[in-house]
Amino acid sequence: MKPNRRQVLAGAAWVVSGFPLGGPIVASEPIEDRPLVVSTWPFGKEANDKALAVLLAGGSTLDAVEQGIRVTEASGNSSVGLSGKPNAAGFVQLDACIMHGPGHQAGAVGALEGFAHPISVARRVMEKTPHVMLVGEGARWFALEEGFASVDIGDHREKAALWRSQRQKATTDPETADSPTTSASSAENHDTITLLVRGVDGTLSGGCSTSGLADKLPGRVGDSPIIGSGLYVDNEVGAAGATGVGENVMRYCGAFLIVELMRQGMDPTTACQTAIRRIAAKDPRGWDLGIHFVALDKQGRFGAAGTKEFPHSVAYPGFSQVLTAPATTE
Ligand code: SD4
Repeated sequence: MKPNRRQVLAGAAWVVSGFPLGGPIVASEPIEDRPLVVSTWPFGKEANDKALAVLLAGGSTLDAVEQGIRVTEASGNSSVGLSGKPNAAGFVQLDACIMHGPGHQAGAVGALEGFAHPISVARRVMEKTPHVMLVGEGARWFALEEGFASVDIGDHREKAALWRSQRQKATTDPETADSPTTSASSAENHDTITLLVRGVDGTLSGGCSTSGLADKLPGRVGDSPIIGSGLYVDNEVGAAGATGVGENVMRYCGAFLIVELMRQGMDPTTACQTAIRRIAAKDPRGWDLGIHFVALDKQGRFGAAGTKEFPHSVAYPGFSQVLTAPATTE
């Protein structure tokens, strides 16, 4: 049975039955013996299904995160992978990070050009270097050294000229003057995949991959690859991740904040909502922040919240759906 509209809108309170192990599942109640995958946006469903399949086949939570996110990176998504949004100079620079609860390990890449799977490069940074983050040319050099295949993304100057002329047209044509690419906070301007995994034994991992906001300055790195902002995993507590306007997340260490709120006893939905309220109360932009969070906890609960209605994807054995969190308000 699908949760009905009232149940979905109630956020943490909805109930789903039909789990193959029997009995109704109350999402806000701890369910300690199930694997769980939560990700941002409806396109996360396909990534979740892959991640869950990896888990059920005996793969690690880290494998599940990487393989799930690779699905989105390869899907032609307009904000993830090489098909993502070009920056203000017309070329795609990718950000990604991965975090593994055991050992509190993390790896990240920022402003990486010409690689199809930044999540895999981020994992390699975590596993093969003493560092957490590599950016730009250094990240590219490392990826090549590690044998990742590079993709020719063409001549920057040529692409920049084309992009500038398209932007010029978009901003002068009344039909397209409000094009998402001209507005950093418009809903269509962003769509990062952030994917969180809880293994059946409570092991937690997470990852994040994005082209970042359209029209960003070359070299701009958003929240997504920043540990504690776009993603945070604490194996004793839970995991959280973000999507939306990175500048409005990274000034508040959004994902870290949510995990710390869960540590204090909040369930994932309440923690996501509380973080949004706290940021909106402090930020000069008020509620016009364009930020959304997903979270899960050690006990197997999950939740999400956004400044606008926020579709996100949830999967566990016998269940894989897109749910909608209502906009968080004062
Ligand atoms: C960024 N947070 O670069 C990313 C964009 C995003 O959904 O999440 N889009 O700011």
